[in-house]
Amino acid sequence: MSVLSHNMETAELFASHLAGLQDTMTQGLTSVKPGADAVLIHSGSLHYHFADDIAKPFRAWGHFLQWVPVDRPDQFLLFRPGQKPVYFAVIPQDFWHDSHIDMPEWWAEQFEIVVLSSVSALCEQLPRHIAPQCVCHFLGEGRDIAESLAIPDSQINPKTLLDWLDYARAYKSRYEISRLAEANATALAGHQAALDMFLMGGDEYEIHMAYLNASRICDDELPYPSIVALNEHSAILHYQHKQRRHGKREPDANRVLLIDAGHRSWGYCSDITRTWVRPGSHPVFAALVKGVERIQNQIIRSLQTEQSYTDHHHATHTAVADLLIETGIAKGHAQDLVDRGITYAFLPHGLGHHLGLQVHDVGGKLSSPAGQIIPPPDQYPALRNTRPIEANMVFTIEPGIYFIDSLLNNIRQDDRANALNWPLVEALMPYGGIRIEDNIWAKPDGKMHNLTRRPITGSLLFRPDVAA
Ligand SMILES: [Mn+2]
Repeated sequence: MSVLSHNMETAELFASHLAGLQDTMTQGLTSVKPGADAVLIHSGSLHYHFADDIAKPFRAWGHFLQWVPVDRPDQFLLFRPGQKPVYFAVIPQDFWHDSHIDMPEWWAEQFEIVVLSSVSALCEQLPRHIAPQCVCHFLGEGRDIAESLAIPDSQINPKTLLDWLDYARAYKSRYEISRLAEANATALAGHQAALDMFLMGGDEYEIHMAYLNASRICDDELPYPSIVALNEHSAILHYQHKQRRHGKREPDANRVLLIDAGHRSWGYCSDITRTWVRPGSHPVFAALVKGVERIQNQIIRSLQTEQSYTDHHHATHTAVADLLIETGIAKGHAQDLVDRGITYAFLPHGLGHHLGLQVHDVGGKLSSPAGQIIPPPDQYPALRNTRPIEANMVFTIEPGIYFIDSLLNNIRQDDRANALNWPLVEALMPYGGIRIEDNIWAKPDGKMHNLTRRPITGSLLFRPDVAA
């Protein structure tokens, strides 16, 4: 496909995405009191470390980024029903930094763009776009900015409107699906390089760097800090270090690699976990890795729209119980192991979460646009997605099994102790844990598309070199 036709398709997808956002916002405004004629959305501000002049890495707020794909602080979007949206691009005179904002036609043509040299210039500009009697709501973190614009407190971040928008964000447009697909495709090169470095005996630092290098991404650009965990570290759910070894590489020292690493495409995230075992490792652990992969496959194949995601979470625990029995780690009946919280000790996190502009995307527990919440089951408080599966949702499926000292000790110390084969559990502790995670798109026809295993290529896939 030529660059020209690719950009035309991108522009069409984005135009239709933006039309959908305008409909959603127009409907959402009927929920706010005292009515609204306009909404100003703020991307967010830079924040500094305490008593320091170094800023924390910036990330634009999802509800801004969904409109304007510019991941920069202090940018503004003005929405007025029925009118072309206005993008206030704040580009300060700043010779310390590169202040240029790239505005490719495929999205820029959807906006009236007003370039300002400072946030305070917005005070003069806003009245030119909205009449004095106009009721303007403000969304975003910049409460002080809203106050400087004389927007009353009751019109700053009204909960009813935010709930409405969070709820709607779960339904991805075709444009958003293509971005999520691209974030998956670009992450895969990194995962392959990480596996190669693991087998070569690289340490966590080298594996991490191999991932970044192959997927051409910087640490600060990642959707979340990658988890690169060797051996026992893979049982630490949010392991945050990148351990460095001294001396030569030691292939035999690498028994297991759990790598949870994603990518971003114009703000949209992927979230992918793989677990690799060195050949010749403990056969039961190798069987567990295969087993978790099989469980993940079975769940994905059984997904259908209109089903409860929570039911799949419960089904995962039953499957984990079966696997623990099959591998000789646990004794008894599967349902009993689930009911007594024994599978919870091996799998304390949820089956997955919504995915979008945030890696744990908003709205995963909302049952209606009015803000009602579906709480997770009492015994699984960490489950982040309790919403029924519907067309155009994108979520992760990430079962796991971990040997976590503190949780297993709880079992060892009470009347559940005889349900587990402790010598085998002890033998498996040095292998840490397993998680396998893919990103799933529930298609409008009710079928599931695994964006991680079946990368979308061809006309729907944005290549960064072309799209930019
Ligand atoms: Mn995840």
